[in-house]
Amino acid sequence: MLINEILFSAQLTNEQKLIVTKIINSERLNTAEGTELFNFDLGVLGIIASHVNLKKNESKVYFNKNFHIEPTNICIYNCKFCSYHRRIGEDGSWEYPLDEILKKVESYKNSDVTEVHIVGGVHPSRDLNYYGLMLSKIKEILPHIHIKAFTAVELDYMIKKAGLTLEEGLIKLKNYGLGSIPGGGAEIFDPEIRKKVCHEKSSSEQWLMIHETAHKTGLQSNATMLYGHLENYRHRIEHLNKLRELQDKTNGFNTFIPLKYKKENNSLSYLGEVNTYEDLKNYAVSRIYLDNFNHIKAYWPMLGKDITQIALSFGVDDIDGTIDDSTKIYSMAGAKDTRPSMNTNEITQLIKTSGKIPVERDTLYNIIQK
Ligand code: V47
Ligand code: SF4
Repeated sequence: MLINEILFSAQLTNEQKLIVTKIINSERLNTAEGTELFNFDLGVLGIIASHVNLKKNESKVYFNKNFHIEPTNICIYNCKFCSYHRRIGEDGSWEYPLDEILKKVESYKNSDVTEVHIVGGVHPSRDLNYYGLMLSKIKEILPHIHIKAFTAVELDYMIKKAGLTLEEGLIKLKNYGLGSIPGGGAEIFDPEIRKKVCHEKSSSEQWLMIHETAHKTGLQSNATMLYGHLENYRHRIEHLNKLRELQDKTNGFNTFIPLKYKKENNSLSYLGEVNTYEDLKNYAVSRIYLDNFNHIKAYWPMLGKDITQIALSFGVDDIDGTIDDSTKIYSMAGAKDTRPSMNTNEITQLIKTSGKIPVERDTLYNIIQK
């Protein structure tokens, strides 16, 4: 049976039928249509998102081999959803000296990892020169590694502190060895909700400007959205819409990663967490709405292995990496697995048992040939 026959036998309103027709004809949805997607039956959304994903990625599911470094959790900001940041000297704070960080890098010398992902808090005194030195020392040890580092919020602070323009700062970091930029710090772009959850840090406009400038200087990046807190469906679609507009302009985003708000040990705990039904809906809507993004990534240490596997039937085509000693952002906010790691065999099995084809990629989605 053809996809449109399956869809038209489902219980859809006339408005929903028009939306499905547009998607099947590869026509772009507007924000009202995008918001209406959240009212679709979940099974129908899964079929549509899988159809869109299949056209872009066939049955491939990507993963990479990476490790994480979190130089510090000391942060000048106090985002309401964050369980991770501490003040200098506070219980639970850390700031690893450079030689300790480099020792960890050394331990990957004989491995086949292709990426190191570096993010942390916005430390008041660590500046662009400090991080530049870190990047260049990492490159001395692992010359071929791709360094994906620093959220737009960290970049904003370190570049301003160095008295440089965005462009100058990004070019300087690129020359030190920066390969691309992760998607963090986007949170939710709506100004009212952003004011309530992270009023102190870089604004939505600054986040978008940093990514736009990075793309113009040849640095590709990822995009995220923190969902499941104070925002509603319209805020989510408006967030996706801003990303879609920037992608039209620069084509510099590699992937979109929805991040589910986790509730332990932070000031928004009273809100609780959205359930799996909402997670799957959110993946499917993101896949359908972001027609100019090639990839949608489920960050499995946040989602857990079981739900990650189900997400592959809701538009997801990437499950990130074999994350050793992973980010503590999620374990400190209540993710079940406190030291998440899957070896290549486990990752490929997880993908194969979903009827998909595992493909190892590098950070920029070049396929690693074995
Ligand atoms: O910006 C903080 C989020 C982000 C919580 O680019 C929380 O490949 C849920 O950006 N519940 C940082 N989320 C992590 C990040 C990331 C992760 C994986 C892959 C990539 C990539 C980027 O973590 C922050 C914020 O949105 N975060 N606290 C929390 N309680
Ligand atoms: Fe700092 Fe990032 Fe936590 Fe906000 S989310 S308080 S910027 S570490």
